[in-house]
Amino acid sequence: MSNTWLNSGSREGVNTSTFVMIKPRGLSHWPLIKKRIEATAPIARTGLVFVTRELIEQHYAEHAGKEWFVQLTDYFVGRYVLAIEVLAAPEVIRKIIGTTNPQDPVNKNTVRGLVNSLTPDDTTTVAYTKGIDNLIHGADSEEAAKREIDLWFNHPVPPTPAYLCLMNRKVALEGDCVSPLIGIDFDLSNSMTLASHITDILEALPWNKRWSQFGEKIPALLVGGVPALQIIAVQYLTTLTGKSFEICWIDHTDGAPKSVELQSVKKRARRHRDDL
Ligand code: IDP
Ligand code: MG
Repeated sequence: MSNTWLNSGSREGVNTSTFVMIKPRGLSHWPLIKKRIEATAPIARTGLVFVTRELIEQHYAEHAGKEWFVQLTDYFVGRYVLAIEVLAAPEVIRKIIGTTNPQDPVNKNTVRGLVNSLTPDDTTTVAYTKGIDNLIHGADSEEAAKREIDLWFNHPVPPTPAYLCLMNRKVALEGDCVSPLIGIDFDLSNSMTLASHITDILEALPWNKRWSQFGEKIPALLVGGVPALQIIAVQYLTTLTGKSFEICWIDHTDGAPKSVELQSVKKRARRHRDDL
């Protein structure tokens, strides 16, 4: 399992790497963005990171003092982003990312240009993205790439949470709970895309290795909401780690997590599938 996140693409002839970050809204479009990146260069590793104020302020330190700095950093705090190391020179990846403003005419075929086709008709691109979430960030030089890889990948991983929440809606639960799927609009119409989207995100969780290699305490999985997400996520994590997880639902009468059988989760997923 240890290298499941390693892209099998060739590293031959590549002696540099760059840093890419999928911004919160870009996470909903990760399958599409991933395809674009992999068509250009192999992905070496990914890590899902919960953004703190300190982290994002360090990342965008060069913009401290700009009038939009606070708006920019506020947007990220408390959300998840996907940190990525790509085996290519920074300028190669900047080229496919495009320029800062997604509406720039030169962005027709770039990753940032996707904003224009992905934005609902009833909102303007600027209102929707607030000029800030242009889906993706790419380091702009080798020095920046080194600094950003170090910043986003080499910080201590916090202790394994007690609960891993697999819902994509906010759940009111006191204590030690992480929700890596929160806020992501999964495409439920294609089960293969859905499965690879969910597994990509869960694979990038910083604790995975510890559960499977070091036998560290594993979290209870909190499920509910969209059954298709739950079942794919539970099955994926069970396969990945070779461990069985305690599965919990939130009991709305008292707001507390209650254990349930995997079997009843499967039943619910089956009902959901039959309803479609
Ligand atoms: P880059 O991401 O294309 O390198 P930078 O100028 O380094 O662009 O700005 C960093 C990020 O800050 C941009 O990707 C964008 O999300 C945001 N940003 C840039 N200019 C503005 C602005 O004028 N208003 C609000 N946000 C901005
Ligand atoms: Mg920049």
